[in-house]
Amino acid sequence: MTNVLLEKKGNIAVATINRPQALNALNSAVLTDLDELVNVVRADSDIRALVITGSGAKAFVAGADIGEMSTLTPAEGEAFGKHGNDVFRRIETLPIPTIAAVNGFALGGGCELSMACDIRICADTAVFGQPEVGLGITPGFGGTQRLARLVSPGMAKQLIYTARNIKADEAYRIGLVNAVYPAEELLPQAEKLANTIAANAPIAVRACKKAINEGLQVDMDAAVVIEEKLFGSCFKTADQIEGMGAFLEKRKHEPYQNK
Ligand code: CO8
Repeated sequence: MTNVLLEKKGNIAVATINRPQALNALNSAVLTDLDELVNVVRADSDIRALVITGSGAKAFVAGADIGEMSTLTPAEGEAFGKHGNDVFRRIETLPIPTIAAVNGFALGGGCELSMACDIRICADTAVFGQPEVGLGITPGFGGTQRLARLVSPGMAKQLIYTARNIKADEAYRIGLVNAVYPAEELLPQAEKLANTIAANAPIAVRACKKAINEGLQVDMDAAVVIEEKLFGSCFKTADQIEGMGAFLEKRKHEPYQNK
């Protein structure tokens, strides 16, 4: 992978979209590397949380590659949208938690990539937006769906219909990001958050992600059944036995083993 760099740091990993000369815009090659990133992370049971960020000081991802898209036919446009949607859905359904550390422009496909992650935090220099209607297209990598689910439908519609960019403080106010940090603190804070998650019992953390994501797709009666099954699946794991045993013995639990 040359367009996405992966660095493992203990039980977490940091993936960096690496096409700074085009502000990390998503062309087919970047999408293919993101797909490979999912394969690598899925295969490595040591990685318990993943941070995704962009290279350079200016952009997280400045969108899908406009040059590559400009000459597409309707069928090719649909296929390009499917490529992005398939990859982003694979990121969204990674078993481990994902954190988008948005270090600058997150426009179009960049905003959409951040929304495929579980948690978004950003630098005070970040800019979010779905500028597509200003280019004659709709959001195509899940933006119409995920933005409407993450903020209110009315706010999502206003941002998408107007193609207006918003700064970090407004992204925080509408609930698109969980926290805003000075730019130089963003990655350390993202890694700190990832390490906090990674220190908890990994089987339980993964079960929580699955329960929340799958539960949101169904009605409450079905949702609580999803939770019950995942709750049950944690019992008799080594980490559940150690975690509860440590509490009862009034001691700190041993590091969780992911077993
Ligand atoms: N695609 C391709 N190249 C890009 C993109 C992009 N999205 N964004 C920036 N670049 C390139 C520029 O062309 C430029 O290249 P070069 O140096 O060779 O001229 C380089 O990156 C640096 O960019 P700028 O000189 O423009 O930098 P500025 O600081 O002046 O401006 C901006 C930064 C404001 C971020 C500006 O680059 C910009 O507006 N970029 C485009 C943002 C945008 O509209 N993104 C949305 C694209 S549409 C989309 O993402 C749809 C997703 C779904 C697709 C579904 C397909 C079916």
